[in-house]
Amino acid sequence: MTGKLIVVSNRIPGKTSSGGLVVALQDAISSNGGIWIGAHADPGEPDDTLEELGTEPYRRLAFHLSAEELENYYLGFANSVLWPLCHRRGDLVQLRAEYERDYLAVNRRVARMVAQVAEPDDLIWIHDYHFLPLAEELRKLHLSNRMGFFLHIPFPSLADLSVLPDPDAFAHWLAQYNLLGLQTSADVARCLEMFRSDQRAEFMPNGSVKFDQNVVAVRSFPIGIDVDKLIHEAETEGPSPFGREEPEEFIIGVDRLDYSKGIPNRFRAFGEYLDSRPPDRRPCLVQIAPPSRERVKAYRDITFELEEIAGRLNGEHAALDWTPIRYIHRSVERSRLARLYRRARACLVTSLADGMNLVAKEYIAAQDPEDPGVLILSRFAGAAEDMQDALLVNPYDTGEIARAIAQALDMPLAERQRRYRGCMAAVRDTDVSQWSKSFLAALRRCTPTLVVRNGARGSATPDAGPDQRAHSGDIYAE
Ligand code: GDG
Repeated sequence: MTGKLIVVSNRIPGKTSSGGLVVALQDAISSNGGIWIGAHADPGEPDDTLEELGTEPYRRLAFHLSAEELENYYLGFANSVLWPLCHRRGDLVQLRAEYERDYLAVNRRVARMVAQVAEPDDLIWIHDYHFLPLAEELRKLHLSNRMGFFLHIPFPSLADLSVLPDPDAFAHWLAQYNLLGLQTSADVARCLEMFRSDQRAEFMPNGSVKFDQNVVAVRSFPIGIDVDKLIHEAETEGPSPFGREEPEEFIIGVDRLDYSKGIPNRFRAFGEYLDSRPPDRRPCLVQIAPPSRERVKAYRDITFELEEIAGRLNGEHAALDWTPIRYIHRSVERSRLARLYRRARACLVTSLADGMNLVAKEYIAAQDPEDPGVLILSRFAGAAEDMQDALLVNPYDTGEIARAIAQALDMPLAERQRRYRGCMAAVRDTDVSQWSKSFLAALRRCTPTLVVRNGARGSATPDAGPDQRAHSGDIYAE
């Protein structure tokens, strides 16, 4: 009899959440009385109490973060140190002792709360960079459960890691898990490079890494979307998502407003395309960019930069009956988004670094197979590893993006269909339910860590890690 599944993520799903990750995990978590633990939306007392948010279809338990913890753990260490570091923006990293102090303190506190509800056979699945040290803290509390970690964002290179005050801690934190899930094989290669350069790590014959007596398996599980649901939303008839102002021909971009998404270069590239377009062509770029992490300066800076570029380009190119860039700095409902994707002639994903990029997969799934649009995709998004039939671009090269826009808008139907079929096969292969199933199956095959109360510990049979031959899988919540 296997125990329940305990999922830990910074954001806890709402009662009616229908994000891909939530839907994918619902079955696994609802069977055997599973639990989802995450931070409460409102700040509160930083004690060890978990608040019950609901029991249907599974228990949701929330911990409160104090205003100071929110500042130092969430906006600070997670989003002003780890996020820029993993997205190759060492220049934006803000090192402050209180950030690291509260990051570790929150992980210690969350570990105590997880320990209150965990039983020996439970599987514990921890998500993302907010909780890198959580397994270490749980092991200190003598939990020997199988623990898996999934990193949604790119795995940093050794050079990126050297920005951290204590770069060795990163490998140590990750080595306390039994299974480490990453988005792509390039991420796995960077992770293994980190372990290879660490004298504490030893490679097992099956490719797992033995570190301080614990054994961790590292594999890629490329996350995906709920494909059938997206298709259904995109095919649902309804009024034009634009109301009366539907542009004749448009390209779409959808991103949280984040500097990693390369939106300024996308706008500049669209400007270059406009300079060279045939005079009878009047496409629009519809950019949906809901605000994100606005209390972090780097995010406020990018907001101003985009407003400036969009204003300038519209000033240069607009006509009384044509606005080239429609920049929407707020969230759009899910159902409208799917119908927008379907009507767009092309989608621009120009991330400078991106773990996967679900927008790329959503756009493809939303297309009409008889008359599909074209995905222009950064080669630095994880999605590019499997979606080689997209028009792949270097997001730093605005001229190349501008040429890709022209190519996409002029592409013959047969080529659009061929590229769509190739991309759609990759989207189907990584459906989010397949992703969660394969991660959990791999985690179940891991040998639990043997925790000895005097502090020494190790896996009972260190070379019995999960099957290393399989390579597939995936996950995510908005
Ligand atoms: C992280 C990693 C990885 C966006 N605007 C609206 C809206 N969205 C939805 C999209 C998509 C999701 O948000 C964004 O997902 P991405 O994958 O593109 O990017 P991140 O938010 O950075 O996610 C990323 C992901 O985790 C999963 O592992 O792929 O690399 O950075 O679903 O549709 N949804 C609605 N309105 C909006 O205005 N409803």
